[in-house]
Amino acid sequence: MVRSVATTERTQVAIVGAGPAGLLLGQLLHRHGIDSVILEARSREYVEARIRAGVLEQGTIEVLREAGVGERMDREGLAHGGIYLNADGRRHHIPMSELTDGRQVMIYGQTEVVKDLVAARVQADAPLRFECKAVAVSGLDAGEPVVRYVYEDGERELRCELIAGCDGSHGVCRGAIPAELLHTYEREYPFAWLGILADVAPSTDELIYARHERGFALHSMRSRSVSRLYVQVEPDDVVENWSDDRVWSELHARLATDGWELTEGPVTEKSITPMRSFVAEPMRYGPLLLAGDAAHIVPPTGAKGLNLAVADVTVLAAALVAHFRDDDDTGLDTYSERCLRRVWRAQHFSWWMTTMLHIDPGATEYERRLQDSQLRYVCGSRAAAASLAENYVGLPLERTADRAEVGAHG
Ligand code: FAS
Ligand code: PHB
Repeated sequence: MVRSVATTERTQVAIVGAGPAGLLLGQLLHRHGIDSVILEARSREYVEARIRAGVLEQGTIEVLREAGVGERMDREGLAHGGIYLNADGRRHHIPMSELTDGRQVMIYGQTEVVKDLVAARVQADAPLRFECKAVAVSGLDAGEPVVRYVYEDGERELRCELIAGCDGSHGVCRGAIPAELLHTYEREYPFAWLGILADVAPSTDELIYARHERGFALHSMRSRSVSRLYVQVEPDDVVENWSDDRVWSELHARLATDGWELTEGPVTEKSITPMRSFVAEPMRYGPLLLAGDAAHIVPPTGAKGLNLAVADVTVLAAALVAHFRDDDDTGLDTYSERCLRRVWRAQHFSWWMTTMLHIDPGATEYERRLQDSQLRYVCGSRAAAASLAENYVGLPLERTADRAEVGAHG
């Protein structure tokens, strides 16, 4: 896809980053005839192979279908209407679809979503430049936004009207917002997740989240023949400390339930993911708009990271279409407030699921009793289960902008 490019070129929207946020935004803009150039630091192979999320919310499923990239997801994805919670060695089913008027989630790996979006971009013959790392964002106050990036052995400039910072938690775009205007909120957790992919059919029909005195465990999946499983580990642990046998032994212990067996299989991937909560406000500075992990990070317990990125760009795409087609900036002017409402709801839910299900080595006995009580309440109360369910399957996306909101939150 990378062709020789001029040292300076112009587009309507410069998109930095080809993760789910940048690729989906490019697809949505293209379908509305808005030109964009996507710059991605890594190779296509790297981006498509990066093992990350696995659960798509109801809203994400709908957006991918509307964007014209849902066909393989509908064919190969696994629709789930519930999850299991293991507490005190007993398994409790949370019938999420029953509790949310039929909303559900789809098990379909982020790698597959990314492949589908890259294929759509290539099919559209729209600019998607791999191994092009943005090194500076400038001109935000002068009304002449420019993204400077490294391409092969030289530097080039991409001039544009608007910049979408979709470059994840370690990108350059967030840093272009003046420090005195940027407010960040953060929480570290005293544990991490070690995840494996295994070539073995899942031992369960729906995901199992387990709290055990030895630590949290999760049985997820990628297909009917590939399992995805996680165990809580120390925050500074390394995969070298975890042989396949040790991982399986902990999974057997932590997921154990009477009358149920976990089937092992060949481990094909093993990695450790840190657990962090992070929000940067605002998500807009003039012509620069942040979306996805560039603006926020959640611990993966609530399966929200990828879905928040999709929600952001759904709002952003509508705002950009109104800007370019109708000369209406209500969407851009309310973008940050509207996205942050959903972001903070997902932040709270992800923190709540994480603290309810993990063993915090620094917790007091009183805090452990609170945790026991919270988990028993969710397993025993239809109202409490319904609250978990509506957050897990995803609250309806806010798609319209209201002029009255402009500046409403200061
Ligand atoms: P991404 O980080 O996916 O994409 C940003 C892109 O920008 C990357 O391709 C990067 O190479 C590129 N980039 C960065 N700097 C650049 C520059 N200067 N110039 C050009 N390009 C640049 N979420 C879940 O819901 N469930 C999970 O189980 C889960 N597991 C995760 C495991 C790991 C190890 C990580 C890091 C995240 C995980 N997440 C999970 C969250 C993850 O899915 C993110 O929420 C999701 O990738 C967000 O998508 P983007 O915002 O597009 O950011
Ligand atoms: C996954 O399948 O990778 C997965 C599922 C649910 C989570 C986190 C990760 O909460």
